[in-house]
Formats: sequence, C-alpha cells, structure tokens
Amino acid sequence: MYKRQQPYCQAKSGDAKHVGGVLVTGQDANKPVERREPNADMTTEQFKEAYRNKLYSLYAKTLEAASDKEKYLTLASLVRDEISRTWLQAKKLRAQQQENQEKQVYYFSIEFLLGRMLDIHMINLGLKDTCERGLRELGIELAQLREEEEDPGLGNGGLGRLAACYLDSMAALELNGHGCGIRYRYGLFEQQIIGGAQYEFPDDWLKYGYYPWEYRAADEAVEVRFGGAVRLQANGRIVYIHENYEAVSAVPYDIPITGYHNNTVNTLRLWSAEAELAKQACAAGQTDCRNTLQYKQSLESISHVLYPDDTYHEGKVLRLKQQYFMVSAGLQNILRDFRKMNLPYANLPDKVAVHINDTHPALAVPEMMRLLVDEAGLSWEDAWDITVRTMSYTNHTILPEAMEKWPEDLFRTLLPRIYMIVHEINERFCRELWDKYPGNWEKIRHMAIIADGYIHMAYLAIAGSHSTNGVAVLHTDILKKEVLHDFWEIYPQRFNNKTNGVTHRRWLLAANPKLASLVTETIGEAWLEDPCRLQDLTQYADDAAFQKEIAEIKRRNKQVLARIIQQKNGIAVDSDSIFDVQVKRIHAYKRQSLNVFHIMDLYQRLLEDPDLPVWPRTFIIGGKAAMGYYIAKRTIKLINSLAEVINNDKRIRDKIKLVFLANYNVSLAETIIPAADVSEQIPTASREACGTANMKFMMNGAVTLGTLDGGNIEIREAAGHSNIVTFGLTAPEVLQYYRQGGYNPWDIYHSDPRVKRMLEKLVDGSLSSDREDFRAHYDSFLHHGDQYFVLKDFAAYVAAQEIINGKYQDQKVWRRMCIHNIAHAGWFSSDRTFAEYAAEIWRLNEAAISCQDGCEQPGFSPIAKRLGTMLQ
Ligand code: 26V
Repeated sequence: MYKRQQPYCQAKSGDAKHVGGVLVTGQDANKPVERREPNADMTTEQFKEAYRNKLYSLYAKTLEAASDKEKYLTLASLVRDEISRTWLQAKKLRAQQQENQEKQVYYFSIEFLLGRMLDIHMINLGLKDTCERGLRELGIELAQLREEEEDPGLGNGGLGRLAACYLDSMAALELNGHGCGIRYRYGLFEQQIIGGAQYEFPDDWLKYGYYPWEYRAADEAVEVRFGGAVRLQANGRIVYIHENYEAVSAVPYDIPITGYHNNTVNTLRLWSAEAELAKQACAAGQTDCRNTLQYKQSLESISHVLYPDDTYHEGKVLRLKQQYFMVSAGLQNILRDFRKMNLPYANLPDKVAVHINDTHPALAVPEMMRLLVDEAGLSWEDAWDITVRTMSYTNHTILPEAMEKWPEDLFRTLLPRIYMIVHEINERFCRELWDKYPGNWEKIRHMAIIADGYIHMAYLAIAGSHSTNGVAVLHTDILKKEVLHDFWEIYPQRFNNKTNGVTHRRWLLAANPKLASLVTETIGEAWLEDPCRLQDLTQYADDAAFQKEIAEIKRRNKQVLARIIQQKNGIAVDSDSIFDVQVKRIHAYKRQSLNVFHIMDLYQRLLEDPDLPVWPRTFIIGGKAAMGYYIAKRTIKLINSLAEVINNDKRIRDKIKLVFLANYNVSLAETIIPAADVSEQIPTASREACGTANMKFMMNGAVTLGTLDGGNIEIREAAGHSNIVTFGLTAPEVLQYYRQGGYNPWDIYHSDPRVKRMLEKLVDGSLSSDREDFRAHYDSFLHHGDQYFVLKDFAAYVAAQEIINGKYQDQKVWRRMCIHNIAHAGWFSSDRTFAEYAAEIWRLNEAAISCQDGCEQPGFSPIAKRLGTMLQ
C-alpha cells in the first residue's frame, strides 16, 4: 500500500549525468560535466577590490570603520549586482520564451518562508569560495556577516517552507516557475521566553529594508477592488458593473530566485498593498482628503501582517481581504502577460499553470472567471473550461478544524461580484451532482460549495481545478477514502499524490558544508544536480573510515549547537550525549507532550537508579505556539518548567538535559538539524499530512523516531525498516477510534503506574508552584478523552526510546543507520517532487513524453528533455 509510485532514485541502467544543467543519458553521459559557474573566473584579488570599492561607494567608509551590518550589506550588494546581471539575461530569455510561447507555472501561496538568501545565492552563482577566501584575506569572517541578514519569516511552518523549497527546485530545474504571494510588513512574531512562557514581539524584518534581495516594480502595479455593489446592465448581453468599491494598489516587489549553477533567475513576486489610488482620488477631489490618512491605513493594513496562526480564524475579514488581494493581483498580472502573446484565451491552459497552495488562494477560481467573463467577454462555459484546465490545487491537511470556510454574509459584502460567481459555480456544481445522484439531497448538501451559510474553500478548489493532490501517500489515501471521498468518487482522475520534498541545496549543501564536502569527496559531485546519486553512499555504510568521518562531522556540528545553547540558554550540554530533537510548531497533534512524558519518566527512573544504563541525552525542543492557542502555550511553559527541574538536579549526574530553544526559524533550523542524532516525528498517526522536517533530518544523518504517519512511512521505505524506529497506533487504528470510539484514557491511567505518576505530577506542584499551570493538560488527557492518543501511545514510545538507546550504544550500528538515511534522502529532494508536479500536473513535459530517446529534434526545451529523463 505504501510503495513508492515513482521509480525515481532507483538504480538506473547507464548512469545519468548532468551536462550544462541538462540531465542526459547514454553516450553523452560520458562527456565531462561542464557546469556553468558564472563567476568561476573571478579571482580573489578582483573580489577584494570590488568589495572595497562597494564599501566606499555605499558608506564612504574604510573597512576598519565599517560595522558588521555595513560589511554584510556590502557583500550582499555585490551579490545583488551579479544577480541583476544574470536576471536581466533571464528576463530577456523569458520574453523570448513568451514569444516562443513556452508554458509558465505560477505557484500561488499565502506564505513563503524563504530563510536567509546570501549563502544560497553565493552557492548558486558559484561565488561562495571566492567570497569566503577574499573576505578572510580582508580579515572578515563570512560566518559573522551571515548573522547580519534578516530571516524573513513570511510563513508559519511547513506549508510556507515547502513553497520556498519549491521555488529553489524550480530554478534549479530551469523550469519557468514563479511564486506569487504577499509582502507582509511584519512576518511571524518573534518568540521570547520569559519566565518559561512564550511572549510575542513584532517581527520587524523590514527595519533596514530588504534592499539586497528585492526590486520594487511600481510600474507594474494593478488595482484590486473591495466592497461596493454590482449593477447589471443589459446591452445585447448582460454586463456586470462593479461600483462604489474601494480600490487598493497592489505593488509588486520581485525577489530573484537563482538556480544552481545554471544562470536561471526566476521571480517570486510579492504584492504590497499601497494607497496610491487613495492619494490620487484625494488630489483629484474625488474623496474627502481629511479621511485620506485613515483610509490609507485601512487599505495598507491588508499586507500589514502575516496571520501568526496555524489555527483557523473563522470570519477574519482581513484574512479574506489578503487572500483576494493576492489572487486578484497575481491573476491580473498573468493575464496581462498572456495577452502579449496575442493568442486566443482558449490557449491559456497550454501556456499558463496556476497552482493553488492549500485553500488560501482558492479565490483564484472565481477571480479567473471574473476576469475571463466580465473583462474578456468570454461565455461562462468557455471561461469555466479554461479555468479548470489552468488551475491545480494541493491539500495540506485533513484536520477538520483546519478546513477553511467563510461566512456567506461577510463574503458577499467584501467581494460582491466574486460572491455572485461562486454562487453560480455552486448552482452548476449542484446540478451536476443532481444528475449523478438524483434525489440524494443529503449527499448534495454535504458536497455543496455553499451550504449552511458558509463557503467551503476546499470544495471550491476541487471543483474549479483539474488536479487535487495530497502531500504523502498515506495522506492522499485518507483524502480519497475518507475526508474527500465523495469528491474522489465523482472526479477520481483529478486526485493524485505528490509526496513533499525539501531542497538538498539549502538543507545539506548550505546548512551542513562539512557533510556535503565529505559526500562530494566520497562519491563525486553528481549528487548536487541529481540527488539520487546519494545512493552511491550505501557502499560505504560499513566502511570504518567513512563511518568515523561521519561521526566526527556530527560531533563538530553538535559542538557548534552546544555553544549556541550555552549562549542562549546558559545551559552546558555534553556534545557526546545523544542530541534528541523535536523542532516544529507546537501543536497538540504533534505531541510535544508525549516527548515531555518520556523525559519525565526517564528522569524518574534515573532518580530511582542513577546507574541506569542509559547513554547521556540532550533533549532539544523548539517551536512557536499560535498566540491564541492556550494549551500549546502552556506546553512551552511545561517544557521549560521541567527543564528547570531536570537541569538543576545534581542527583542525575548530568545524564539528561532538556533545552527549549526560543524563536525557532529557518536560520536556527539550519544549525539545529545538522547537529541532531535523533529526529522526533511523533504526531498522532493520520494527523500530519506529510511533514518536511523529517526529510531534512534524514538528509543530515539523523535517525527518525516516529509514528507511521505522513512522510515517515515513505522514509521507512526508502531508508530501510532497520534504519528508522517506529512505534504506536497506525492511521487505520486511529481512524477507527475516531469513527467508533472505544478508547478510554482512564484505562491507561489505572493500568500503567508510570502514566498515573506523571499525570499527578502535572498538578501536584512538582513542576510549578502554581498547581493550575498544567491543569489544562491534565484535563485534556483525562477528562476530554485524550484526543491525540498520547497516553495510549506512551508505552510504545518508551519502548521505542529504549531501542534508540540500545542502538546508539553500538556506534557501528548507529553510524550505519545514519549513512543509510543520508544515502536514501535523494528521493526526498524537492527536485523530485517538482519534476513530478511539472510532468503530471502542469504537463510541462508533454514534449518529453513523446520523445523519450534522445529528444534531439529542434524545438524541444532542455526542461522537457530533463524531466523526461528524471521520471523514467
Ligand atoms: C491548520 C490548523 C488550523 C486549525 C487548527 C489545527 C491546524 C493545524 C495545522 C494547520 C495548517 C494546515 C496547513 C499546513 O500547514 N499543513 C502542513 O503542510 C506541510 C507541507 O505540505 C506538511 O508537511 C504538514 O504535514 C502539514 O501540517
């Protein structure tokens, strides 16, 4: 059931190699690899001179007088110059492609969690070594400057980071793929821990501007309209006139996305709401200028802040405004470009793919209809056919409480014309259902896009697109069999799986340079462009010398993290202990509490027997809790309270330590993940759609300790069952409990004395002087049915932890496991995922499929060739 569906990463007959950025097979594979490194020819001397000149021209300062920030900006500015040069060429190429009418992909996402960009750009442009060497000769450490870059937190977690990985892969694969999102003035809040609890502070990431990495394109601004009313005018045909609306200028900021050694620069276009139109209206005497300031603020609030939330806020009007703002601006922009091709609209789906990342951009469906019907004058039927063929949608969660729905009234007031269109889509969809299920009102009501006063965004996205995909095999299975079963029944051909991936360039090459170098020294550099080649490491899994080097690199990465822990938390941790890490959003279903319970139990056992044969462990936990999510915030307090007790108890002789690392973000992840021994992936089976941190850990040689959920199942398939430790209820078991009940947490409370003891400790003052501090946890486990089966899985989890402890003691076995994980991580590269999206959803490889051997005919794009080969 869980077998991988793609042969990608299986040993290929006749090795494949990349030549000039294009993957080729057969005879060509023997040619030397000629990678395009735009700046391979820049000497260190030239760099140093350029650097000094840049510093003078930007700040009129000498090296000695410049601050670290200025030094960073000088370097970034040099890199920007290089990007601009390449980008200009890339834009020319794109104009040419448009003339040649190549298909373009637009990935619409309300979040893009980019992380810092300096390192990645230097690597992609082939500049890193020269810069690092040149700076060193100038007496500057690159590592120090890196810290000066803001880390834009324009996303909450996995969904946003996935979007950023995909941008990286699109550019690496030379796909014509672009991102479309919002330029939030404030990103996800900065987390500080005060007295053990989370406090939120604004993320002022634009304090110094985002100068090096963004380009404002004010001349391409478009207008987005809210509110007002719609008037019908019959003039031969019915025309809808939208009037008395509020107009907002959507101003694009373009962020270049460089491809790895291939001269590709794609664009992430982030839209900012500006009130330029309000100012103009005031100047033209059309509005009351006294209110202009207030009006301006209200309009600009649209892109003011990222919703700091992975909890769905029903009815938040600003959130709906953000969604419409983004899709309207993005689609207007796409159609403006499309019109330059002078093609009939019927050709749009052959030239443009619009991807909807979760339901947040699902308004793209009715907005596309509005643009095609109202503005381009197409018939409803033609417009619908074009829309469905252009759109595709990814579902990222099955949690019922996360399914977006909007109150009809709010929707109608804010977006009157869009409401009319959704209404019409719903009418026609229900008629289709009626033809299929005559008389079955119950089913139709259940599937309707508008029902019980709400607009269901997932249903709108499925009905309005040609593809709906899940993000792991299990997740897609659950969508088909359970959550979206009715939709799968009517549109089986629309459903498909695309297991997530992560970019191995950021998460291995950039984040873990020592490991990356060792891999390259051992198997050559082909893995960089063809991550499946990591498989070649399997032959070294038992090689004592290689094992030793792997262990040494891990030890050094752990030392780096240990220093950070000492600086940030003031806790001394032993870098020879097992680093056991759980970093991700704090959420009940992700079960940080299960981790805590194991630590509490282990601590108790150590108190009883300080000679317990356990290898010393450092438990590291990090993650943000949504601001209004009470129990998640209490979990952070619980972790810190427990840490306070354990870390100060001399009786256990430093056998275990617990650390909560504040403000988990992409940059911190880049330091934590390469230093991890154990990757904790322990959600309630069926709840985590896929997970992506699990893949990043694996790539860095950590061993997964996980439930059989989401991507973990496929990690086990890839790495081998003996190279990961799994435990707990399976998804079918959990789903059965949800359907039929039959689980009573009190049974476990009474039968397992460890559980009873721990639960009582939550409320008896052992962890906090305020006995009410963790009452909500206690109640959730015992009085509210332990929804996420924490108590139920506890015994199995402790047993799995014992297995980890045992395996680690035999370092040969452990290192072998680590190597197998690294060697099989290639399949989890987002390059693979994206190649699948491109070939199977957006059909960028139509040409490749029809020319499997050779593709030498003129007119075939390198992309088509490359995809054809990757997916063989
Ligand atoms: C939303 C909500 C809202 C209600 C309360 C619970 C809850 C939990 C999660 C979410 C987020 C939904 C969308 C999302 O971020 N999904 C994540 O997408 C990742 C990329 O596909 C995937 O790896 C994660 O498993 C999935 O949770």
